[in-house]
Amino acid sequence: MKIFHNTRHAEHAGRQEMFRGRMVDCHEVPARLQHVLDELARRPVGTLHTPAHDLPLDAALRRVHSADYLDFLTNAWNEWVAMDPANAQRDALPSVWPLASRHGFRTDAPPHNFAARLGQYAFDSGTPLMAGSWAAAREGAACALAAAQAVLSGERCAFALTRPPGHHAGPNFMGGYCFINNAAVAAQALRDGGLARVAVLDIDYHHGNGTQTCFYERDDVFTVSIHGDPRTEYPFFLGHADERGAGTGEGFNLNLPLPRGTGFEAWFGTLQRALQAVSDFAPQVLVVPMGLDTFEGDPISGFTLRSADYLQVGRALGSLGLPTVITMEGGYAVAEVGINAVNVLEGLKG
Ligand code: SP5
Ligand code: ZN
Repeated sequence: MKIFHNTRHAEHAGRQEMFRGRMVDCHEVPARLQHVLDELARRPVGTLHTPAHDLPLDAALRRVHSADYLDFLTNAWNEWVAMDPANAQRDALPSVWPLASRHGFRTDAPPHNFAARLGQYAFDSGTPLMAGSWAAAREGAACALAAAQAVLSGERCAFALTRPPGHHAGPNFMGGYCFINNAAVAAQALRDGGLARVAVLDIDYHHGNGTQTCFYERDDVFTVSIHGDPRTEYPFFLGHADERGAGTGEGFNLNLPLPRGTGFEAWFGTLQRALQAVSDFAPQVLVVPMGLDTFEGDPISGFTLRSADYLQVGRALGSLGLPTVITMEGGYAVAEVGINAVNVLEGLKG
């Protein structure tokens, strides 16, 4: 297994996120990735690599994200500081949103004010953007692209070990600690590399709304997500069982929401359902946005998987016998995230 790790991840280290009217310390911290690296040093289930510098990254990003959104991310920090030099000491968070489709606001007259533009592109105020966020997210996408290319070159399994995570980011929006959708970048690169059918199986605690939105009207990328029921769990506004795809994509999205409190037995039964659906789709390759926030000790989530369960999760994923790209998503029980992530990889290796 090739493991592409993001050497620039620590340049993104948000300080605080808005939660129910107050600022709380960020859960998505650099130590998460370091714990995975430390565990990989103890249990080397794969070889560590960094993505080549000459990957066609900008082209790959444009295949998933809109040009205006990528421009926005590229310039965001400079524009934030240009608003007020004191902003250099603060992370950027939105505090005003257009809610265009429902509340009659206009989308044909985009504001120049940067705080307003941030609200145009972000769907929550829990995703701080700072000086190094774009560099870190961009290098993370390079890891995802490199992992996809490794699998296209015959590698059985490749892991993009990166943060910030990606599965909440959509074609033209950020949120849920995500800026660039690494799993979508990998899935699209696999399609563009000649594989006709790609399955994405998202096992993060939270619904992969960004990935779903990227591929919702397509029948060449089958998206499946097992997650906390959006009626009570973040991201709340997408992830219901009746979202099955649209147009050509009808029948090519599967959501398997589970109630908060779900334990391993019921979760694993649902994973079997997901694997059957993936297998019925008959893909050439699998992409797994891997969140470890299904863990019983996760501070912001509500399932109760234990560390040893992740070995079984990996084995079940491996039982499909498909070439597999894994991207690192959530998982906020920082001390255990390394063990849990490497357990999945070890199980998957078989
Ligand atoms: C990739 C991923 O897992 N994103 C998850 C984003 C969740 N954002 C909302 C989390 C709410 C945090 N609650 C803090 C409680 C402090 N006591
Ligand atoms: Zn999550």
